[in-house]
Amino acid sequence: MKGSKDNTNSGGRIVALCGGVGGAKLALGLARVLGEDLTVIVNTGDDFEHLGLHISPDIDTVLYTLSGLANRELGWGRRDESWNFMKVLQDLGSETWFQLGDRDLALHVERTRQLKAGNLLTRITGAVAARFGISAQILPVSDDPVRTTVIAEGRPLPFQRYFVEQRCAPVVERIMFDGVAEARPTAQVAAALRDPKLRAVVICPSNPFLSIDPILAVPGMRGLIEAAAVPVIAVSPIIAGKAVKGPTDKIMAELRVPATSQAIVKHYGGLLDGLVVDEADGGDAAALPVESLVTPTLMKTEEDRDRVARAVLDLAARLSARSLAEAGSE
Ligand code: FO1
Repeated sequence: MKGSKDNTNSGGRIVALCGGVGGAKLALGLARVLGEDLTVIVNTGDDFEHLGLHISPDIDTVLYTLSGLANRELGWGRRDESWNFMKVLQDLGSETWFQLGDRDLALHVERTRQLKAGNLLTRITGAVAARFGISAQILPVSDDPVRTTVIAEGRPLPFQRYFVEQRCAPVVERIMFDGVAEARPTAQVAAALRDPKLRAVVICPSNPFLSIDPILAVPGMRGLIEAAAVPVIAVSPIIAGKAVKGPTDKIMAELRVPATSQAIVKHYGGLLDGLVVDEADGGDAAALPVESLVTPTLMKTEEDRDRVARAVLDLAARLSARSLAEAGSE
């Protein structure tokens, strides 16, 4: 965080960077606390073409989670789902490795139709968020295509093939974001990070390698975050050396990155001003090179989500007040 802004006002915008399931839980907590003062910038690297449809899993996880439509058990797709489409697809001998519920399917069909008509993902996402009654702003990081590819055992695997079809079994050697060099943050993303009312950037406890890195790798994103001159706070996706859900700890082991709070801070390369860690990792919080806050970070209930969201906002406010005081004393 360079310099400082007057962030003592209780209002003000929060921008959260978010990927899949774990991140969406914190985004929900922040949305319940902040309402329309929240902007969620979502990873698009998991997007892919399947059965002729454009699927945007991380965007849909955020849309379903913030609208209360999410299937809590699965962590993706909708609750109250039916699977007739998949049954007939099976009868037709088509691809069934990627499950598409009947209600979920309508969103993929409509998104694909609108993209083919020339509408941008940002506008389509905003229209769906409004129809789902979501007051937070939900923004794909870019309208340019970025596709996460996992290099595993010498072979390039498209992300969903790795994550769903191969169930994250292959040993990861490298993670690439195809197209990212040519991608740019959208005008809406840039505007949110330049909002004079911006008071903090939050990195949700999504997988740093698979969900947050493809957001930060979009040229210009780091610059926008650093120029915002507000606290950047992350919630660690690791609790006591293990990921809450998903392949984060497996990938860290395969990439030879220790599953510790220090490694998370180091991974974000100087971007962080603060880290929220679980009580299980409270021991090494004091040794971190950034400000930390220790609180139970496992988000099972609504209260958990709200508590972690408030912890993030408290840490941001504390850092802002301190940098204001330092600026005042200069
Ligand atoms: N994940 C699975 O493990 N199996 C699936 O069949 C599956 C289907 C699916 C359909 C729509 C959607 O938005 C997400 C879906 N996911 C599925 C989850 C998805 O692969 C992950 O949410 C992200 O790509 C990683 O965060």
